[in-house]
Amino acid sequence: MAKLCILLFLVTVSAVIAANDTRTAVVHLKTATVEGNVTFQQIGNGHVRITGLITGLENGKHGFHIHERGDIVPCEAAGGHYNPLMKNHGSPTAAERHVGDLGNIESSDGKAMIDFEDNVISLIGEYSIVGRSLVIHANEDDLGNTTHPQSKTTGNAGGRVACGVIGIKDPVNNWPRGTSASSTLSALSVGVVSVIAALLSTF
Ligand SMILES: [Cu+2]
Repeated sequence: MAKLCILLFLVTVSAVIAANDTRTAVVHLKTATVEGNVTFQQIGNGHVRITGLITGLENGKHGFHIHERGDIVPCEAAGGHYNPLMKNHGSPTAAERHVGDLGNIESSDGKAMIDFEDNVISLIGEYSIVGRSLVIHANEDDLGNTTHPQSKTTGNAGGRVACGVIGIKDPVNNWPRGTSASSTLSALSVGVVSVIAALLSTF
C-alpha cells in the first residue's frame, strides 16, 4: 500500500510539473515608424500562443515569419524562413509549410493586435525558435497559393519592415534543446521512473 501511495504521489507531482511547464519568449520590435512586442508562450499540447501589439504598420496584411538567424542588423541578415524540414512555403494550417510560416498579421488604424496559436513552432527541442528572429514584411504573404515565382519560397511578402530576436523571458534556466519538443517531458519521466525504482528497491 505504501508503495502504491508513493507511486501515485510521484505521478501526480510529475503531472503538475509538466502542466506548469509554460515557457515564454519575447521579441521587441522598434524602427523609426514601427514599434511593438510579440510574446510566444508554450501552452502545452505542442501549442504556442502568440500575442502582441504592433503599431505603425501600414494598414493591411503583412507577412509574419520566423526567420532562420537571430542576426537582425539589417533585417536581411536574418536569412530565409526557418525551414529545418526543407519544405515549401505555405499557410500556417497547411501540412506543407516552413516551421517559420506564421501567415499574416493585419494592421488597421496603425495597430495590429496579435493573438493566435500555432502547433508547429516550439520554444524547446530540436526545432526551437529561440535565438532566431521574427520578421514582419511590407506586403501580404500569399501563403504559397499564387503563381508568383517566389510564392513557394517567401510568399512574395516584399521587404522587411521590422525584425527582432526571439529571446528567453521566463523561466530563466533550463530550456532543453534536445532532439524533440517533448524532451522536457521525457527527461522528467526518466527522472520519476528512476526515483520510483530507487524507492521500491529499498522496500
Ligand atoms: Cu519572412
